[in-house]
Amino acid sequence: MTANPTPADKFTFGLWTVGWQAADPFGDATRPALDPVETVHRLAELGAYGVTFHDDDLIPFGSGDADRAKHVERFKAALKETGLVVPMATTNLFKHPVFKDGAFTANDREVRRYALRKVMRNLDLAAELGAHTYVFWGGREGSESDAAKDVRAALDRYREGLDLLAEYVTDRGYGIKFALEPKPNEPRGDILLPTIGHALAFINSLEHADMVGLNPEVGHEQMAGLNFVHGIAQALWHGKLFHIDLNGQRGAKFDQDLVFGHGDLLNAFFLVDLLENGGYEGPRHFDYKPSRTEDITGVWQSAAANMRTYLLLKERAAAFRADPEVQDALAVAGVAELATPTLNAGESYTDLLADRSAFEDFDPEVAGARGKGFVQLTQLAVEHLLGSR
Ligand code: GLT
Ligand code: MN
Ligand code: MN
Repeated sequence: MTANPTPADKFTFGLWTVGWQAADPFGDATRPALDPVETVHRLAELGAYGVTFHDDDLIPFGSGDADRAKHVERFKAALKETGLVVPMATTNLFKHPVFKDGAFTANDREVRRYALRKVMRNLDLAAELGAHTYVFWGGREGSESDAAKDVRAALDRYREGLDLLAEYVTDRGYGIKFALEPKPNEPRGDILLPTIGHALAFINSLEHADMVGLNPEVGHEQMAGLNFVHGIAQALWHGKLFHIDLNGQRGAKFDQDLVFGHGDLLNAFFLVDLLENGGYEGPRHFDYKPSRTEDITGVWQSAAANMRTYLLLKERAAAFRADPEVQDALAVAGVAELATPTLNAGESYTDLLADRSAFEDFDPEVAGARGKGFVQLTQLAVEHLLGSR
């Protein structure tokens, strides 16, 4: 059994995840606040590698300079004691009423200028704590009304903000890269950059596109009805998977932020297979919320569950790849054949036009009648996932 996490597994958690007090739009908090220092210690005991934070998770909004320094010092001491690292940080640009119409894309220009300053301030702290990735989740960048938001102007302002912040990070020599986190809706009726695909296209328009990538979240793509594994594969293909938010979601509904694997488990299996074999070397970051039903014991059980499920899926995926029957089924399905270019080296379209075997002598009926064996291959994956092989 390899399901006991160690820092080498690179598991990280946001302070806001285990720290969620479980207030929702219909009910009050069911748990007391967690001290970030305690969170660091508990996560370290559970075998995590690091912790991430929003500015306001660590330093309550509106704190004065002296209090701010105290919060940072205590946190730093806890990191030093436990060896936990801070690979990523982010900004809370969604909680305070000032951000009700967005931050970088608020119609109100003063709010946009304030948002940029709030990010710059936390970028300084992120750099001080050694973070190399900075996440931008634009939960309030969007609208409920198509009359009230000029989306093209909003995208201009989004770009302006990110270009400015990229310049700031470069000038200060922080060595931090940006990771945009798409989400289709909630809390706004419609959020800008709703999916991996929208965000990838937007990144191409940025002045410092090379230092901007993605932080996709399992549940957010699934809220849009999309296949997360496909999205991650495309992000990797573009060299843009800078970070990842792992959790669980059951279908297209509100953002559930369940424990990783407590949603679409088969997709989670193929996701772990892809992350482990697809060249992703960043943190395995859990962005989940311990369900509102849980007490503090349940909070730490759920944190452990995320890591344990990931490791079990990793073990199951490795067994799947090593199984000779799977290898035969992969061959029958022609999975590796897709890596062969469609034209030979040096072959032109003129050569293709001259190749009678490609068209005149090709029998589409025979090719169309050939079974692919994809279902059998999938069944083998299911059986490995169920531990029956
Ligand atoms: C918020 C959101 C998450 C984002 C966090 C980063 S905050 O909890 O629901 O998906 O990753 O800002
Ligand atoms: Mn979410
Ligand atoms: Mn997230």
